[in-house]
Amino acid sequence: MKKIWILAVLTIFGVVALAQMMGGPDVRYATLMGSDGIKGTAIIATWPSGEHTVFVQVEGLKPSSGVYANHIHYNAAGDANCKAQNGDKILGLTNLMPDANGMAVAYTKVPASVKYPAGTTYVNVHSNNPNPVGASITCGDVAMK
Ligand SMILES: [Cu+2]
Repeated sequence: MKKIWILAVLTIFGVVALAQMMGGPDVRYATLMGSDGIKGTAIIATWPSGEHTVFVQVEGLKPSSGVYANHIHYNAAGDANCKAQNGDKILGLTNLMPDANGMAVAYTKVPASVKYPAGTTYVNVHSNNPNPVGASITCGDVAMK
């Protein structure tokens, strides 16, 4: 009986130590700004497992106006940024769909097999009119927390 108790304590200590060793996620974020008051926030957490969880929140969209494509943009040169809109490579995120108040939130889980792009990156939300993936309507350069 005593042996089991000791084993249980050792197991708990082991799990706590492992959790501390693994640490928390690396966090990146972006403040999205656009014309017409379309703005928002993106949070990108990269977990010790290599998996990424991405939250994008946007407000100021036209109420109930359908789905909006959004991506993390990067490029081979590693100098992608909102101003230049030069991120010709993308990591796709879950579409944003504004509610009756023009607010939208989307969550994307990116598997560990996908490495976070090297160099600078930005989060871009695209117009859905007239094209499903139109020009940028709000954008934020990604920074490391
Ligand atoms: Cu895009």
